[in-house]
Amino acid sequence: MSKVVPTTAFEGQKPGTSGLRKKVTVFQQPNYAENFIQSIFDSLEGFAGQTLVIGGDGRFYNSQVIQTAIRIAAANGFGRVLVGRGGLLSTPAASNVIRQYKAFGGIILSASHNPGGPDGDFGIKYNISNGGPAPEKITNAIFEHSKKITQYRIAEAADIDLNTLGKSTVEGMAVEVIDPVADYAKLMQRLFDFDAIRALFQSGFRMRFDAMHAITGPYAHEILEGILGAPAGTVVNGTPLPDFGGHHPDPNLVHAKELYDLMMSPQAPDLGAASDGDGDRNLIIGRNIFVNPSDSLALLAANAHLAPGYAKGLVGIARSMPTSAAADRVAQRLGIGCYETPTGWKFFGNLLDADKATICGEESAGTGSNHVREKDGLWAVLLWLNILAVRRESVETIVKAHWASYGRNYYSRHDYEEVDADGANLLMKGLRDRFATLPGSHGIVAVDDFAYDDPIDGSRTEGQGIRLMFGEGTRIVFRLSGTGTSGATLRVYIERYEADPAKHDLDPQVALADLIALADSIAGIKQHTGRVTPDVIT
Ligand code: VG1
Ligand code: CO
Repeated sequence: MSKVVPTTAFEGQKPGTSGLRKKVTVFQQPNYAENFIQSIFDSLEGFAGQTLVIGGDGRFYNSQVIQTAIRIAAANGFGRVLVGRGGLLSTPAASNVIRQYKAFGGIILSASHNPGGPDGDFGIKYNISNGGPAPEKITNAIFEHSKKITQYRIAEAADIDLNTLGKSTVEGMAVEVIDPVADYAKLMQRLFDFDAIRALFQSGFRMRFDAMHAITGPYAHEILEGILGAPAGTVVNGTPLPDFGGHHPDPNLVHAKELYDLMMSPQAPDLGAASDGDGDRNLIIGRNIFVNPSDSLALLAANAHLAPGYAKGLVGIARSMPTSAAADRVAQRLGIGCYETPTGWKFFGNLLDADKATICGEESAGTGSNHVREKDGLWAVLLWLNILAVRRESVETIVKAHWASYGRNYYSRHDYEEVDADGANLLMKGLRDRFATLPGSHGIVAVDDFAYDDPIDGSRTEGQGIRLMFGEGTRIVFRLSGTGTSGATLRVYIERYEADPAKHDLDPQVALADLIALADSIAGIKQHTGRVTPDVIT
């Protein structure tokens, strides 16, 4: 029997860059998750009898909300739910399952790179039938429904055993517990030359993959060590834990510092890689060289034809606005389309569906392709491996040859995390108020607040980041994060193009030092945030 439960609306159930993210303690309030899930269904039409995919990154509270989501889906009339064993599905694997089984959509329980555990973060995201994050039209509708919700429908049923593969029913709705890795591994096998990668490992090539106690552990174990024959121990921190072992599952140079230090040491293997909480990000470090994610996007695009799945070439490349223009230079040389979107994977979906872009990427360690509709951490690692297996050169040689050929986009992102929200808003307002006077000063040629007109559906998205443009590939971008759960996080993106190979060997912090100082003096970062240095430098 399902029942209708009266409820009252919660404030602030507005999805951000990637779903609704809040502290676990916020989600634990009675009816909080129920309200949001019902608001998702209230925003959708035509799902009666259809399939819904549910899975999460295994963080604390995942197993409770999965059961809740199954019961609400049953009471709302879905015909079938596919759920990963143990309630687990990486974000790209969930995207694949939605597409492969022609599901109506999916609910992904994740707060991605945010910390987990009882005092950490939780999140819920809805993906549509193409496998990608719901576009803003839907996320806005969900928010509107969440503000006026008065009841939700939920089945009164026992918990589903999520640890055993197989079928059961909840009030007439079929529930299938599926292997979270199998379909995804098959997809990777179709895209990449697994024989070549296997031969690479056989030749003595060594890598370390840090799964950060998050969702990619089972995927990396099976694909890298299982199918591809990488030596046991290649994957470290490979068991997903509800609190990620107390760490921040964010594959950056601060939270994956151990990996970075190893790669800079004499004991370094040939390749270091890591992924985040939900498996959609990738960190790539060669021996002696960190590969900036913007450069990685450009390199993957330039070399993708070496992998069977992309042998026919790319139709286009899309990148988020703050991502460096390194990929644009590749698109230009290939004579293919190049698109600049707001931050967040939801903006790539239309371009991928319309076959305007094959590879997409973000500076935040997110790269992916038209194989799913999410960024995909392990995919990026496998594409790198495929390229290394064909070229048989070191990561450092490949990166430096790329710069010599295309020029180098010196690039860095400075994050000021959990700063006072009023101060951060004042900083952004202070910049906006000076739009008329900034051009002409400090070498600035133009300023704007990035807006995007989607070329496929015509929708417009405004206020996506303030750009100070200095001409010739030099710019500073200011943006407030849409994934944090307390205070505000200010991101400052700094970029300068350098064509001369004789000048390609600088530390980006040195090469960009003047712009970094200018960013502070123009925006008043210290004054508005009270911070002297960023928390994270990428
Ligand atoms: C950040 C990144 C963005 C990414 C988003 C979700 O958003 O900058 O590029 O798409 O996280 O990634 P924001 O609004 O905090 O800058 V994930 O791996 O957290 O789902
Ligand atoms: Co993520």
